[in-house]
Amino acid sequence: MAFVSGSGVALRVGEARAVSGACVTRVHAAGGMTVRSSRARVGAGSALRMAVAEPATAADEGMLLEDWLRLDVDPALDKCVRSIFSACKEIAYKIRTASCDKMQCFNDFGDEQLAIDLLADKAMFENLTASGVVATASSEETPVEKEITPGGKYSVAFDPLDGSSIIDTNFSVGTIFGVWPGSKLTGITGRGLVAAGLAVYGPRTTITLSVEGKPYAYEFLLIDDFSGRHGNWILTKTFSTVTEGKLFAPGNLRAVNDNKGYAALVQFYKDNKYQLRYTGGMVPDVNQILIKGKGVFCNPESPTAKAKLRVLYEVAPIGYIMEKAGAKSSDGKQSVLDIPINNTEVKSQICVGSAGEVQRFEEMVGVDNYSPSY
Ligand code: FDP
Repeated sequence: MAFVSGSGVALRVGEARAVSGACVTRVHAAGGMTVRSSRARVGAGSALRMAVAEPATAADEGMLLEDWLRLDVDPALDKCVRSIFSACKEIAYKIRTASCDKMQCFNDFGDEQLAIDLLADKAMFENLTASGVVATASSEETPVEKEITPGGKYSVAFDPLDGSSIIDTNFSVGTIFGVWPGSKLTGITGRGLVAAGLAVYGPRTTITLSVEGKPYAYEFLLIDDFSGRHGNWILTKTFSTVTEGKLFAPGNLRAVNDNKGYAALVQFYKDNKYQLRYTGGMVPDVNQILIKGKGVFCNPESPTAKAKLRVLYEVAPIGYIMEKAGAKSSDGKQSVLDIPINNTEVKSQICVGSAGEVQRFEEMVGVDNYSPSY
């Protein structure tokens, strides 16, 4: 199959180099698609259609994950992050090929048939172990501080499959992860995070990543070869600002019954003709704010509808990504990055989105009906 460069030079998948004037760009065959490993810019769509032999620019879009991480990220953190991306690749494949009944979705793991959330948990632990740099890991499925590699430089907390109650409906689901330095995942706050990510298993598989050494949040797209272990991640978007706009995702809506502030906030959204965009999966419901560059997601509590989102596995990593992307986060009075994580079970309210919307949440909902679990 031939690809045509911007200058009319014909290239074939598998060719080592594309040459355009003075600019030389490496071209890789990735699952039948062409991606670049230089700093040259290739839009996701164009990467599927052609190798555009334009001069390299400072923009990083189109780069392979491995090349992008190598530029500014600590080598051990790079290993840790790449191991998580490998796990997410496997999880994406297992989800796509799962069989579901009314209760659960299943797939094979070696000789076993496992519920998909347990399988995702295993894939994460296996890949983190293989990285050799992870001291401790903890997951929503295995909520203890589990020693992985003695002397490892980082620790990882993750929700292997967020949105498990909507997986049977074929809605988008996700994986959330946060990486802290050292070997402790308690006695910390989100301020200590050095990386966090949201994998979205939808029609496309993407991971939104923030990592120490890079200023913003970034989307990587899996250019798949439809197997569990192969395929490349390429950088497709940079998220650096979230502006004001009328889009809302109201989690835990049952709390409006005995949280007057939340009831008034939802009424405000309705009166002001906000667009409702809510799936019931926190990963896509939050990630859409970055993609659209506007909006708000919230999940407040009330005396009878308590907060269920865990700070270690969900709230803190999401706060880190959103704040790196230019959004705000709040538990009703402070950034979610300041919530003390005394144990793995700490839960909290959360609101993330544009500065104005998060401020409105603090003013109208605040903490009057919230009893922190720390
Ligand atoms: P799920 O229980 O399906 O895993 O974090 C858990 C979560 O999904 C979030 O993704 C979602 O925002 C929230 O729960 C939805 O909770 P309710 O179904 O209780 O409204």
